[in-house]
Amino acid sequence: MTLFDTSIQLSEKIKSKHDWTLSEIKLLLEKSLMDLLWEAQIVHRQVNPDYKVQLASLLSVKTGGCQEDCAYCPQSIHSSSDISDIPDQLAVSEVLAQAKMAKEAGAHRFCMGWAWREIREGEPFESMLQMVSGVRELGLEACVTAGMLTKSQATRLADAGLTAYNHNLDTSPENYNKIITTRTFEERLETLEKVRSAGITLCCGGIIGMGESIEDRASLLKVLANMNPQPESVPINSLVAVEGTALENLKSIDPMEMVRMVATARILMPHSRIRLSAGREQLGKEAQVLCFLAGADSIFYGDTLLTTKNPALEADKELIAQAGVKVDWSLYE
Ligand code: SAM
Ligand code: DTB
Ligand code: SF4
Repeated sequence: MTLFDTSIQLSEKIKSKHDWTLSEIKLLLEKSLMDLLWEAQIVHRQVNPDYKVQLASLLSVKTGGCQEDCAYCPQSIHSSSDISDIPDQLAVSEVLAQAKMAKEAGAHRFCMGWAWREIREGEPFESMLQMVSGVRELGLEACVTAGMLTKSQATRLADAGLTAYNHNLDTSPENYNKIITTRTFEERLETLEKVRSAGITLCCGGIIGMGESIEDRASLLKVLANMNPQPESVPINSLVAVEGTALENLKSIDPMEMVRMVATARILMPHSRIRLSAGREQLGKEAQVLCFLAGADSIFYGDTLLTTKNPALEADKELIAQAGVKVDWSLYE
């Protein structure tokens, strides 16, 4: 028996609000953990009474050699990581073969990444469109992350059937220049607007553990939550400090920081998918279970993220079973 027998009616009552203030959000982030978890639980149980979790698999289609100077990113030419510039992107057939494998392993969404400042016209873009339609034909949701784009590129991606475009704000507007100098926060918002106008859903979140303050975290969440509509997916990453990047020496955050961020995101964005993203390797099982409890309803599923490690499939199957969250495997039977 579920705690809330009237969950369906209750979920209809939960409305997203878009006038959150910084101090309201900071109060949530700093609340006693027990109170914060309880508040997040009340929201989460109403909108997702079965604790359903979406599995998203990631593939780096074009790796390395990116001109942008994102301080966290091993794919930037400004980093001295071992990720080299692989000039050619993967072939359409190879990407679709990987998507098929991801589907067979149980993924719902297939996310494809390009280490680009912006989408390039011509052959690479034509192939991207074929990848998107091919992934959709497999019965998977398709997501692309490839930097900035034009209105007509957004329209063509929508026509190819793209479900979501991932473009993260990464950090607060106030902290942004400390992390990225080669493009502005404003440009990020403009790209998101073009994606939204083309009718593609937004996947937009950020990273914690880059030396930001609690105010910065609250400020990032404020921009996301006050969007109307709110992004359909919100990836919460914790920094994977990769050797050779500007942030290589930063220590991993305390796992409870991630739990707090997820719980607050759930309260602010009740109907969004809150995706527990990069950094799960460092989190530990208990903190991940707390994140599910607090409102995470998606994970990246597969042994690698783009260039770094993610928990192994078997470990995630065990985590899902132990946590008692539900994956809709029936889709694939
Ligand atoms: N180039 C595109 C862009 O920046 O929008 C797409 C790829 S980029 C790698 C996608 C996202 O991955 C970034 O916005 C960032 O949030 C996340 N990311 C990259 N490196 C990371 C790291 N070391 N730790 C945590 N998140 C990371
Ligand atoms: C997101 O927010 N996180 C994913 C996905 N969107 C594209 C990427 C995480 C990348 C972590 C570092 C790496 O593997 O290169
Ligand atoms: Fe390039 Fe994206 Fe990495 Fe920034 S996060 S350096 S834009 S690949």
